[in-house]
Amino acid sequence: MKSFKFLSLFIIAILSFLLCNAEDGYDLWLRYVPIENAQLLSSYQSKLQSVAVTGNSSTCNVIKDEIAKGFSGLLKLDIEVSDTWDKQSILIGTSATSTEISQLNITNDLSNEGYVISTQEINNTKSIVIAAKTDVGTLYGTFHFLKLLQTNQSIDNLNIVENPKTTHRLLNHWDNLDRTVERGYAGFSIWDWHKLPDYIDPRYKDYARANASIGINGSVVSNVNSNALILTPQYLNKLNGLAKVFRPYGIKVYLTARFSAPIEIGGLKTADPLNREVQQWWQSKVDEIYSIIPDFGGFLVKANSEGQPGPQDYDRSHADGANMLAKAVGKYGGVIMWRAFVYSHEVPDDRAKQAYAEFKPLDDEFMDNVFVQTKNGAIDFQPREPFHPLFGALKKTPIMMEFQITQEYLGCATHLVYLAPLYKEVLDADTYAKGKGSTVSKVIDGSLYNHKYSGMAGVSNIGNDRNWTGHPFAQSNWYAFGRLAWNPELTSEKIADEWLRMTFTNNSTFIQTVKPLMLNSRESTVNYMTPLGLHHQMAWDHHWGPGPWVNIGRPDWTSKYYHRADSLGIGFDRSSTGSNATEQYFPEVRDRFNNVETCPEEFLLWFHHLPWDYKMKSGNSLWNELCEKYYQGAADVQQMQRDWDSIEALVDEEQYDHVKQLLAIQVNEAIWWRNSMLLYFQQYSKLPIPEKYEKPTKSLEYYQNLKFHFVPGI
Ligand code: BDP
Repeated sequence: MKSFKFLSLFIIAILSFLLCNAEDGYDLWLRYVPIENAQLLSSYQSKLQSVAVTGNSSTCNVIKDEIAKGFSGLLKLDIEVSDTWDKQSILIGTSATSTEISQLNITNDLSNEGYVISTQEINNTKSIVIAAKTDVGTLYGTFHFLKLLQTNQSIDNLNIVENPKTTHRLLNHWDNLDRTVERGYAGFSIWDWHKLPDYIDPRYKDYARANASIGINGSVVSNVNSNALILTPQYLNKLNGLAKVFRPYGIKVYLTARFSAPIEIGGLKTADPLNREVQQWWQSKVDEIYSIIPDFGGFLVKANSEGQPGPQDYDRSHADGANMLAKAVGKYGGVIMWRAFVYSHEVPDDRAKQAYAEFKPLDDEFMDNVFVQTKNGAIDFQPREPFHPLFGALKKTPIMMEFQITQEYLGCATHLVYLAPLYKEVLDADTYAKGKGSTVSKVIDGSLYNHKYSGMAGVSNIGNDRNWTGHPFAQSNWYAFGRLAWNPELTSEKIADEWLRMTFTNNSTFIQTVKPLMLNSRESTVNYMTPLGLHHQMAWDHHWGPGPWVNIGRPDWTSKYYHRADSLGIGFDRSSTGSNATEQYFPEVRDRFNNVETCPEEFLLWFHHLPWDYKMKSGNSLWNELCEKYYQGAADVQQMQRDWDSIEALVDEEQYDHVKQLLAIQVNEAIWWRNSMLLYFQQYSKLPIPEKYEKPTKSLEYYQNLKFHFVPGI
């Protein structure tokens, strides 16, 4: 009996040990676990005995907390953080809060959010100085310093200078007030509007910490398909609850503005932007917002797009609408992000051309505090799109990049797809707007046309799932977005490296195995979904899984509109013999895309309709090349699975198992995509899938008849 009791206690002790150590992903990349390498740990410990954080703002308190948390977790050091410098190993502050820093003269060339991390001699004592012009700059520097420890870097002779390349680095939450998230795959909205502002969920603070750690400085908390209620006093007070939590972290809150709000909540008969009463309504609404939240960031607006109200309802232009709001927020330093995602099924022209046609002529008309916020490509966040022709074409108006972080078109939250390569492909693309080297990065960081404002927005993949993003690797896309918004020149490889080390382990076998897996994952996804420039082939409405047969509703929401497969061939002719969308690019790019010989093969069917036997560079026929891409994509996921299996011993069991199960889903879904697409196109090509490949065991009809209920994100 006694030994049974002892055994049970022993088992309980072991189980609780295991449970306490299991990781659920909540800590993201701010996972401050002890440095694994014992030698390095003791070297850090001996060099980092004490810290001074000068200044007493709420941001300085946040820095003190973060240092304490980081040091006790990473270095097992419970240090006292002092307010003034007295030979501590680290000195953190600004010229205003520390005379030592002011005497060092190291912050002069920094922007307001930039920072320096540098090893200095102060009064004959060597100290690491983290200095900035503002407290938020020092917070960013503090996170950077902790990252050096997390990623096991040397902390000797430091000389790091960082300035963000853009002024506005924002997450866009497509979150509804009822807590559903449009195109969200990680649970419900993290904003608990019902309990705000009285109950402050601890998640809000962790959200702000995570964002600040990657330099995100703004959050649009409401859906672009907006509800005017968010502008009512009740909700503005709730919003203030969030604003208070975010402020110390340098994060401003923004809202989406429903264009018809003056009618819906203001009792007016019109929302015409040239009507004086409407203008006054918006001005007093904005005054009210700023009286509650003095650092409110501004509005994001989806107007006259997919059924949303807008200025065109009154025969006014997008500029008229944007300027009315810009005027209202302008006196407070707010901005308007007016979305270029507009297209209409009543316009007979190619959907890919419509945003350019609408906005290019308005370039001279927008007020200074208006951004035109543009998706990376001209259709809609597809696995691969050529860059949007508006980049570089708008000269006077700052253009804000909009990337999608949530994986609406990339396997929702079950596919491991690292998106930095997608973002980078667009950022590095050369628009030739001012000759060679006029990259999209230079357009959006404001340097090409010398804009005061510059920025990047990412449609968030965050929900109330315990690990925030559903798929553990989807966290890397949030991370990568933030890092690239700060500096679009960073490489996908560097970002993946940092993220893996911080999120999982610095073990070199792990990094060498999983980094290439991440880096290749996007290309594999393109291959099993929409290779060679195909696009918009997803299932109807919920967009999960393949749907090349979708042929209902308005034409520009069907798959046929985009693939145009027939007995002669496949692809959308956007060259000068077709819709002439190529004409919207600068001549060098236009000519390259327009000519089938020079068009990159990855965009071939985006710009050209080609016969099934068209000869590809590989020597394959187009049909065989398509088969090859699809089979390659699906085979790659099986390889990802094997690679992940091989690192089992190196990572936390719960995290390992979570990813393993999702990869098994991804393998099945990659095969589902491959088979559906090839069987569907085969009806037109009438050509066999090459012998060397395993044949689909199910029929096209089987795939077409699959029905799914309650797919998340609608
Ligand atoms: C599409 C989404 C839709 C969004 C729209 C947008 O399917 O839910 O409202 O983009 O960006 O991709 O406004």
